[in-house]
Amino acid sequence: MATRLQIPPAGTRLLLTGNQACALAAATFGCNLGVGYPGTPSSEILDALVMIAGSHTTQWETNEKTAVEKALGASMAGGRVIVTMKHVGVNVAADPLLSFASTFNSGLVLVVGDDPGAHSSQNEQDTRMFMGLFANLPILAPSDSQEVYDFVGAAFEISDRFRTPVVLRLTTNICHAETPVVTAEPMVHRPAGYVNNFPNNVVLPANFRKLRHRSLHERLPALTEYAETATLTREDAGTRPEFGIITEGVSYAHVKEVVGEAIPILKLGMVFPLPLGRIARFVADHPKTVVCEELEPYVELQTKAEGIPILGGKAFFPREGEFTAGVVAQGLAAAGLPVKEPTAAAAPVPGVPRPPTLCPGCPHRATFYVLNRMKANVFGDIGCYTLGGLEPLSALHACICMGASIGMAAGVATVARPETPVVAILGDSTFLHSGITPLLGARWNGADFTVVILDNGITAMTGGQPNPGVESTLEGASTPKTDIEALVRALGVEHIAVVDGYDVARIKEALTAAVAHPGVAVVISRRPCALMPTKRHYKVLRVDHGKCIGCHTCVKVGCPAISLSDELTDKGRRKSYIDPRACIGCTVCQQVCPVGAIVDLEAV
Ligand SMILES: Cc1ncc(C[n+]2csc(CCOP(=O)(O)OP(=O)(O)O)c2C)c(N)n1
Ligand code: SF4
Ligand code: SF4
Repeated sequence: MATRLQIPPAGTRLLLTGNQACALAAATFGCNLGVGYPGTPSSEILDALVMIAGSHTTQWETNEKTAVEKALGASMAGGRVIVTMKHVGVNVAADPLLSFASTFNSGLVLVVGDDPGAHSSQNEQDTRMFMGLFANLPILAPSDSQEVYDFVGAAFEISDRFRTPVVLRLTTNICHAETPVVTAEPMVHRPAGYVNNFPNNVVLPANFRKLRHRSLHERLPALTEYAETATLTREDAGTRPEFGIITEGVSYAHVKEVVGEAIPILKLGMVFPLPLGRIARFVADHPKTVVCEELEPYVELQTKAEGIPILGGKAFFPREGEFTAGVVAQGLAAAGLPVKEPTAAAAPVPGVPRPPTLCPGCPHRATFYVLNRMKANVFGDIGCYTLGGLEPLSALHACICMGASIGMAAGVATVARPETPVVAILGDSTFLHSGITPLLGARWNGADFTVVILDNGITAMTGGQPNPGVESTLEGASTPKTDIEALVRALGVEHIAVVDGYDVARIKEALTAAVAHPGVAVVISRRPCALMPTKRHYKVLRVDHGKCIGCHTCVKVGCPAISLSDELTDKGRRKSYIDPRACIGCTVCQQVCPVGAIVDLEAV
């Protein structure tokens, strides 16, 4: 483990991303445990927390549900704990979270990274709706790294004062943008220790009906009173008092960009419960007020339901996608508010089109190549391997959420088995996250299909975090890794094959046997991710143009290192070319070339 960074003294000025600010705040405000499951945009919080010296423990858990359950225990023991996840992780953790919400425990901050624009997610669900209106949990919504830092401290205080979990709702821009932070006085929190409390911590129906559900609702008026006066929400004065804007989160930064000091702004820091009294007074003072918020009309609907006369919200702003200063300027102008043109710097810089693809030497490639050739119906999952659905591999035909692959394949195989093979495919991290129980059910119910576990020894898609299939923890302690093959066998699967992810012939042989096997069969395709721990260099390959017949079979493996050269065959077809700077020598293209035209770089 690298040297850990000391918590800086109060008053230190730093430039931090929201994720780094969150980690530093957790360490500064006495967090005893940081736990979570990786997911963009929040993965780097625990990656940063583990680098900071302090008395906290930092751990990745197998999934968001187990992370929250560990956090509940830490909270019951009187500890301070942050539990991190992306927005869809909240769905996985919802069961323990929603019941725990009705107990009275403190010190628990749930940090959720929402992803407006679905940059790296399967949906854009809005945590304010789920954790606020549905779960009744207080939510803080920071607008920059300083607020992330300060709001973590405030969240611990609210959690302790009202004895409730508190949600810190971040979004992609807040997580990843660097803005200045001035640090606070570091503190140490000593857990009070665990004490049995049957009526509070056992949500038996009798306890829940008598005490817990009512307490959950009784806590709300006190929280609302707090929200009405808390300095987390503030007002910016403006020179045009007839207008007003109610906003929160990253939208505040965009609003400031396009209205400057002209229009008064009510910037909400606590978004559940909403300070509706304060909102009503603001609107009374500024009769032409609009609500500017990303994603759902969360503030707008509650404001309208209270009968507060705003001009509108989603009538002017889109309900989907990430806001930019341009989008905000357009919406405000449509509502009739005076706006400045966003500065050039605020306009998004057009990116170079670069379709996502598996890396050169990715150990998933050969398996998808074979599945494509087998015309398999592939029920996929979430990870780098989801890219196996894109051309030219085109061998993944359904993908809904983490862990769904096995269940979907089982459902299809049960109801209407297609002519060609039914295959579920998922990575090691996903299998350990939520693939074990569906495999157990499928085997038990006698389903007949094939499962492929792509074991690259890491959680690659989110940046290479360790998982229980890896020999070291997030803190760098060595630990026995989970034997995936033994685990699959323990679930009752009898037909198991382990293959090298680079061995095309062996993968084909194992998949053919697995598909022919009646019942659930599992193929584990194993080879480390090509980027972990650093790019692995085997022998770099080249195309021998004397032998290449321009059939483009190698192109069909979809490696970004392979392109077409200027050199033509007799029939005018372009011969292939391998970029030696990108190739890592996995040999998959060499194995599929029908004429042996792919050779070692040094070979003549
Ligand atoms: C519920 C949920 N949690 C977290 C994520 C973020 N995420 C996307 S893929 C993935 C795991 C990928 O690891 P693995 O299955 O091993 O595949 P690899 O990327 O290594 O190929 C994670 C954590 C998510 N999409 N959904
Ligand atoms: S990061 Fe690893 S697993 Fe992901 S595409 Fe690249 S080589 Fe494959
Ligand atoms: S050997 Fe072939 S498939 Fe593997 S990285 Fe090099 S060019 Fe790509």
